[in-house]
Amino acid sequence: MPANLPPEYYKLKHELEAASTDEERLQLLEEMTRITPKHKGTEKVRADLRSRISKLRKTSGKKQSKKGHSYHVPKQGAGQLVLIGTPNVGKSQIIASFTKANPVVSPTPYTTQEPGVGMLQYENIQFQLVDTPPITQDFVQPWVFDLVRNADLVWLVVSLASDEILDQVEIVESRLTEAKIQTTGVKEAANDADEMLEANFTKTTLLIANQADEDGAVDRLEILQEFYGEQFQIYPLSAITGEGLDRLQEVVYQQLGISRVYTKSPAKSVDYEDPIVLPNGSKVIEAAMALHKEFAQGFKSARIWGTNWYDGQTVSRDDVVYDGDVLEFHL
Ligand SMILES: Nc1nc2c(ncn2[C@@H]2O[C@H](COP(=O)(O)OP(=O)(O)OP(=O)(O)O)[C@@H](O)[C@H]2O)c(=O)[nH]1
Ligand SMILES: [Mg+2]
Repeated sequence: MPANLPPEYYKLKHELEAASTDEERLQLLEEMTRITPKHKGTEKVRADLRSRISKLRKTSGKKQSKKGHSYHVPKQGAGQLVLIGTPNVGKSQIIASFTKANPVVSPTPYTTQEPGVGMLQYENIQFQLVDTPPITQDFVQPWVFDLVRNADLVWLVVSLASDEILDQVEIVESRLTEAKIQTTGVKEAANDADEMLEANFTKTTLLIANQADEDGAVDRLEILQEFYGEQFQIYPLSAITGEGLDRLQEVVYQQLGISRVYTKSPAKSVDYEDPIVLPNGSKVIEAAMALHKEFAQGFKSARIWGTNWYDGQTVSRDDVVYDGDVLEFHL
């Protein structure tokens, strides 16, 4: 009986031959297993895949514990931003340049194979940037979508140095659609009702046009605007010169929908270095909770300073706090 393997199988097989780490090999073999139809004709193929997987697992012992190679990156800081895109657009370079993390950056594609994390300082808070392996037409690590689903905001990174810039958006978009994830630009929600219904997840996505320092970037940015300017807000950026970063950070802050409030003790000055970060619309009691759970139960009253209040106005626990407010709790 013929095996009749799907074309994708051969693509993966090809990638397997080129793979340089056991981790990669294991992921590819697992993917090959997943897409191999289960019938008599494929018995031999499946047995072979199984034995190769089990051999690899034995040699890379601890990796076995990463069940199904799913990754979860615990959230840190004021918001988690997941960077996705096709190979070589500069996802890792962004993290290497703007955070203290040192992911491998390289002109060869498929450099990144595991998630990486770096903290991006913005004023007195930090955003968590998460690096991911590339998404291509042929292959994507399925767990990249888990990271996307869990993200507070997605950066779809493309390269202004590449003539394939439109394809770079298209490829990622179609992969996300397959995973039933709908991207939403900042300006307006997606207007394709059918697509919306099918999508389980809607993710606010910024289109990051990286490598803005490269030749031809201005022209390509225009093309990108023309094709995708309605759907996404586009932010030109250079991971090398830093151009575009300030504006992008402000937008991220806005998009995360968060407020910073500060606390002070009576007769002491405010510590503006250490804000409490809360979702917009949070209440006084939630600020107290964030400060200290027991404290939140115990405080009798609070005074507040800010643009919406008289100086030192007394507030109740259910009053909403605003960005920049200063709270003073009384026990
Ligand atoms: N001139 C210029 N080069 C950049 C910029 N960003 C990245 N690069 C270069 O582009 C190449 C690819 O960068 P990476 O950060 O490794 O790309 P990646 O998207 O992480 O690639 P994969 O891990 O394969 O998905 C490297 O040589 C970087 O130095 C940029 O803003 N300007
Ligand atoms: Mg990378």
